[in-house]
Amino acid sequence: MRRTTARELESCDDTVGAIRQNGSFLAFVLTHRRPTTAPSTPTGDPTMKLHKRILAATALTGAIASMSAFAQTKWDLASAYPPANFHTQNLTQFASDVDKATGGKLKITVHSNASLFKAPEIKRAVQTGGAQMGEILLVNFQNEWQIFGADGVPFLADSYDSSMKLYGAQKPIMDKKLGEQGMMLLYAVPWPPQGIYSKKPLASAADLKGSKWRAYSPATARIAELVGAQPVTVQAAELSQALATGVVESYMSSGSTGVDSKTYEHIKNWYDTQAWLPKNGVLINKKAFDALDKATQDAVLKAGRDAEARGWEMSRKTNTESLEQLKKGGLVVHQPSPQLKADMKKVGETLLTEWLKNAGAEGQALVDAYRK
Ligand code: PCA
Repeated sequence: MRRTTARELESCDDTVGAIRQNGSFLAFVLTHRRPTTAPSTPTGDPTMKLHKRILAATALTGAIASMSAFAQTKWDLASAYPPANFHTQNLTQFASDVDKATGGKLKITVHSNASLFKAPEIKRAVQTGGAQMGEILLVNFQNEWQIFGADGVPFLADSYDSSMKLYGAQKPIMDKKLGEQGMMLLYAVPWPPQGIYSKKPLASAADLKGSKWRAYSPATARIAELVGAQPVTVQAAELSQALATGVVESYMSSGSTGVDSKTYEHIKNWYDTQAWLPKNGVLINKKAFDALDKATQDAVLKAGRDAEARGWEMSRKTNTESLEQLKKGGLVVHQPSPQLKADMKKVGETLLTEWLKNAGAEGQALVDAYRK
């Protein structure tokens, strides 16, 4: 005979729990069984008894079936990037993994392209329960807490390996901070390395003077100031429109966002500065997580770990593929000149100094842990 697995026992417990919780509903079903037409005789009519038993069993099965349907939980996941973007594809795969692992008990709907909340609103939405889950660009929240911006400091961590190391140092303090805010960081995945898109060819940073520069974070706005460009904050979901209307002539980002926004239709130069790899963090509202049964929680955590490992791989792959797509679209991928490189390094040093000043002891401890 096959042994009952721990998991089956647990799901059995769940059903019993659901019946207990919904005891009044069950009592209603059992007491409102359809009355039989003929009253039973004191000696008892065996046919009638059987009939009654069948009715009772049917009612019970019905009650259990409706209770397990009742036990299904639906979550919304707010994301700010288009469906074809690798982060979004990863989220979609995550939601499907959770669906499979829980037998449909937890259904997560991914709302891409800022359709549920705009990028800067997603963190607050998850915190207040407007969405049970959300994906945020961590560096967007640097003004709230400097540590969120550590992966946006130019040249502090400028490769996948160093980015992973920085994440290792950032993770415990981010977990603590987000925990205090009633959230959990399920996983984080970096965007590919950031380069400079520019309408005008760039021999040095001085060629960016006066250029209409798209910023997506406090640090990218600060870079504009340092190089003498005119910053305008535009989130990814509105970038292609901003490019089409001429509001943007230059910006720093990955090849991935260049492809998503079809930047090559408006800008023909990209300088591969590999300056930093900002991460998207996937957040969960802690109350919503705590309301799940243990097996479902474990399924979410496991799917999250898988999504993180898969996401870092997808990012690397996208890095190569998106540059190919940009070239096909007519954009030229340049190696930055020594002067442009030196200028950007200098900008990076200024940003690091400012960041360390604002981040205080916590920031220094993070950098020390990262560099160890
Ligand atoms: N793409 C996002 C953030 C970093 C990136 O590569 C953007 O440009 O908004």
